Amino acid sequence: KSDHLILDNTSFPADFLWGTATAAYQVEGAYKEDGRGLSIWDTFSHIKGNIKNNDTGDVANDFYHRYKSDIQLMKDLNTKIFRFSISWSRIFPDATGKPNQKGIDFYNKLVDELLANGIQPFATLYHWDLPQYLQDKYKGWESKETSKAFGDYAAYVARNLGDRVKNFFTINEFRTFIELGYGAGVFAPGLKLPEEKLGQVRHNGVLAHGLAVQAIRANSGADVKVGLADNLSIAVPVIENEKNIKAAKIAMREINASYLTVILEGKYTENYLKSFGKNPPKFTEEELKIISSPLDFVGLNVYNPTHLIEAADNKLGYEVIPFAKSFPTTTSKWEYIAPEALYWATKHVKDIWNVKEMYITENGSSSTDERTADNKIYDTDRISFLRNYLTQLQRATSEGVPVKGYFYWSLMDNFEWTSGYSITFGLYNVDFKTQKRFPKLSAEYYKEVATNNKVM
Ligand code: PNW
Repeated sequence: KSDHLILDNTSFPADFLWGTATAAYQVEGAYKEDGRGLSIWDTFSHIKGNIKNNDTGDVANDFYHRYKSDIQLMKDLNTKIFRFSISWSRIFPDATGKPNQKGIDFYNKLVDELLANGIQPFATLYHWDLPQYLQDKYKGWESKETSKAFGDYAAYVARNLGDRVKNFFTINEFRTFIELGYGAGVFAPGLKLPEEKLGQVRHNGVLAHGLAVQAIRANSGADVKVGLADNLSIAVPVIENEKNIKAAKIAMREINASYLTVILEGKYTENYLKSFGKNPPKFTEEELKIISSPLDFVGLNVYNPTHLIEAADNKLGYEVIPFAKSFPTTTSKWEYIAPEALYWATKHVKDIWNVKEMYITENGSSSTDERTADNKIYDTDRISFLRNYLTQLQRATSEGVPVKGYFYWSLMDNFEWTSGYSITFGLYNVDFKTQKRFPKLSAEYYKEVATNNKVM
């Protein structure tokens, strides 16, 4: 189609949106203020040995008090969209189920300030900070009661913010908080459940997503859009020939069976269900309908490929090729630097599921970020990372893959989960003693990209 035809290899579609992202527990701090209840991340980070240097999110970036000046940073970048998450336990602090007015007031103020500065708010409802009482009462995501509670919370948020927030993401990264929190035990709540219980946790997670989609639709106007922010597993054809591309597509459905595939298709793949033997997750047809409620867009968090794929003459039709030991990573050891992941993630999602609207809800690089004596940060590796990844995103949009916008992770350095403050993804460096923010060289780079709407 001619409106997608772009004749150079740097420009993005005219209406493309550029922004940045954060999450509540990683930036807000003020963990006991204005009636906020505790979340599983408060509990987890307060246990010695769980987090690098025993860091916590008690204060974090103090975004709760500094959001106005941080919005000026977004403006300085010339960004027009901002993705933040809402702290569930600020709004429903305890088991009484009574909302805390001061909790929602914070988000009212944040949203109003964003809009006053010409920045569209995109709100994520769940970025891993489950209210502690739900973990205690129901074992958290092990129970469908938590999925239902999430639906009620979504309804409340939609009623209160839906007049101004026109874009919602239900859940951020099922795979990370479920596999690492309930499987490997290295994220909150620190559980190591056996596979059959994990299958149920995954199901309860996608069910919560579906209930929230329905709750948002029932409690806001027709102009409110809803999707999710999924860190899908990404199958990259190791050599980009036709048979490997076909094999990678087959792999995509299987490696995403427990999350994106069931959400977009309304059923689990046969292979996935078989993998549980005699103990598959318990679910109903009705639940599958809820889980696959139609979405307005799909958000993708893309950092690295998870599977390198080659076509094979076996039952599956593909083979997974190992990453070379010398495969380059950022300072996050899981973050393989492979820009083509951004192309293939979006291209596969369009081709397999015919998705009509996508956002890159996260992409970014962690770097060493040394600050010079005069407070300059020459994060040239991040600039190179961005140039290469954005080139692959441009490749996708120029072929008509319907990506509408991009959120850099993250606006500023923040509480990087078990790595505490030792791993940094920001465009702004933060001195956590003084709470001063310093633009990195990549902030300058990203401003150029956002201003010119092209890879620079
Ligand atoms: C995502 N891993 O997390 C999250 O959505 C952000 O909150 C986070 O800060 C960002 O990516 C950077 O890490 C991940 O260990 C955390 O594979 C850990 C992993 C993946 C994603």
